[in-house]
Amino acid sequence: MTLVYDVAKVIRTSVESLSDVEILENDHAVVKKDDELYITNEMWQCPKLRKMHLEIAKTKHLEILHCVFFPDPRYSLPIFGCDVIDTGKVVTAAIVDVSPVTGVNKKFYEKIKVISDTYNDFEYRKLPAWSDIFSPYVKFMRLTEDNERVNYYQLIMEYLIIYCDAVRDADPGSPLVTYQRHQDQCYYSDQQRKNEKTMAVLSKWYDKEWATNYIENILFCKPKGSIAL
Ligand code: BLA
Repeated sequence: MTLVYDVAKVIRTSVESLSDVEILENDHAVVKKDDELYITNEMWQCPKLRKMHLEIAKTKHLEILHCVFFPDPRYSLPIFGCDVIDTGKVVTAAIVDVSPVTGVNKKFYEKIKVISDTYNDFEYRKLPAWSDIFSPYVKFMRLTEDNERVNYYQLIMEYLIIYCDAVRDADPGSPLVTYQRHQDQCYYSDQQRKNEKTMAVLSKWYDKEWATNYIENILFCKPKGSIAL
């Protein structure tokens, strides 16, 4: 088993730990391009998370995992996200964050800080310019050794345990903060869409229109509808 599939299992286990989870049907459940590219998209929702998304993409040279949990903006929950880019020999990018939105309580980040401090022995990479969406506890690394892979795996597992506890505890907020969190999610997706490396990979197999649609609707969608205040 490789890191991508191990991390995918942790994510599915976290989804299963939540109540009233439903599968979200999506029209990109399997995307294939000859023998060159194989992508699967799994999506779920539950009362407090509008979309939990796990994507695994496999090419001859890369295994990619992308995951985002987008909350229902009524709840003061951060956005969970992770991305793994594995060439087989080295994991060139291993990222995880619980990205802030308006009103996430301090206690949540106090717990995250403890985990962040525990798993700190990594070869860190410099974050790109659009990364102002991330929390101070974002981890962006290159992994070469097996023990680094295990530490990254455990880090994700422990962030997700705290995240899922917060989901269970969350109560709805006022319409004003809901509106702000709706805007925060739009900003999160706008910034993520600036990652030229996502487009670069997809453009190898698809035209720009397909790739843009995929990035904007499957990977980094925005919450639907307008919010009445
Ligand atoms: C980087 N994202 C990357 C890279 C690739 C992708 C190829 C470059 C790897 C490297 O620099 O070593 C590509 N990710 C994809 C593709 C898909 C995908 C093609 O999921 C889907 C088919 N990216 C996310 C999420 C986060 C994220 C959820 O999808 C964070 C929570 C971050 N990816 C992220 C960051 C970089 C990255 C910060 C580094 C960008 C840079 O260095 O400029």
